[in-house]
Amino acid sequence: MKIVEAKVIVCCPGRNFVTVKITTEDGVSGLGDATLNGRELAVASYLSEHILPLLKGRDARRIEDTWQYLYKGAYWRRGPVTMSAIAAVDTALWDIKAKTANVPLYQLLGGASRDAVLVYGHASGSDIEETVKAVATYVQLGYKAIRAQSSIPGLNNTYGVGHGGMHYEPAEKDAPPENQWFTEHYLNFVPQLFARLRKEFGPDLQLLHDVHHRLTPIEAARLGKELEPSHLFWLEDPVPAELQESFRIIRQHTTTPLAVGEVFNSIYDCQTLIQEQLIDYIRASVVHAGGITHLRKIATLAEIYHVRTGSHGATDLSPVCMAAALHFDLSIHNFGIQEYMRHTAETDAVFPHSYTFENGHMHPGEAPGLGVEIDESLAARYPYQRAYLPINRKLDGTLHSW
Ligand code: GCO
Ligand code: MG
Repeated sequence: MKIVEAKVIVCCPGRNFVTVKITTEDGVSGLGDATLNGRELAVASYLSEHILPLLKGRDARRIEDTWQYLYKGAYWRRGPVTMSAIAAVDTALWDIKAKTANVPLYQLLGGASRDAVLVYGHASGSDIEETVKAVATYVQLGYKAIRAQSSIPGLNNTYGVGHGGMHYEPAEKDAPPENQWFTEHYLNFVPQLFARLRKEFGPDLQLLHDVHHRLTPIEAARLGKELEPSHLFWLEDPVPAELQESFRIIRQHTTTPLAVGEVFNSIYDCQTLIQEQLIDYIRASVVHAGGITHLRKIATLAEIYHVRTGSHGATDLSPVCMAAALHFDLSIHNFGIQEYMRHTAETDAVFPHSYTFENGHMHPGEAPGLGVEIDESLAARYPYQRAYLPINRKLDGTLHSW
């Protein structure tokens, strides 16, 4: 089953997406997401200049071999650009394989391990009471797990807080927006927010929080400890995770469950974290961690060490990635939770899909393959627009992690 065409489609229906489409000699085509927020064209060019010309004539059925060919063949291994590009090809080939077998992808991955996939939504507000209202809205929508972020008093803007409506989009045109940071304000505020949320919603609602890589290990340890009475589902990205060993310090001090991994792109980024049981959830995604093929290897390593998955699913990952994540989540044994930020109506129209949300859970649907398509003529009406993620500065102007 030879590949006859492989192309990359860049579009911006509200935000930028990079999509790979591979077609075989018998007319079956598959899709893969290659979106790397803020650096989209680096991946698009890696694909069109270096990878796609190699695919013509290859056997679409040889997924593992193609993965190794692109990974080992680059010589310069790993990194978000390379791994997102490989991920997109890998995902498209799985889509083709499942469509050819006329089954939804999860059937090829071992079949369903559960009836549906638990997801968490994003609630945010400009203060504690507004955040309580936002969480209540998600409860009414049926969510069983909700991430809560709030503006921090004394700072002009805060990560994860939407500006009206339910769609959060931090990227901005022309130049990176600048956020403010002051650790002490944050550390004093967050335990109050979660104590209030627990009081309002009782013990059963799953509550999550994203620190977005901003603390040192001992600061994160303090936060985890103070949040213990609020029983979080997880505390996400407490510190920048380039130094995996830093989680040893956090772990020694708190029983708050820890999640990390949205910026990881290979199993080597989380090897220590998993093998030393320093985290509870690995958040690597299909698009940024080498596709279905590589993410399955990460999940298998994690399973041995009682670490569960919690794939990144922000709106800067396209519906193609969302569909792939749901097939993966439904099939693996050690699934934990899936992040779900709903895409805008414009994005959903460009990427019609069979996945559904009901009662706090999602299902990838029964359409053959991933169950997601791209409307290419509609996509062409939304050309790429350069956009940057924010940067973050301390009150004295020092650059901090965003
Ligand atoms: C999350 C993430 C996102 C990222 C975004 C960057 O947990 O959903 O932290 O909000 O900031 O994906 O592009
Ligand atoms: Mg995050």
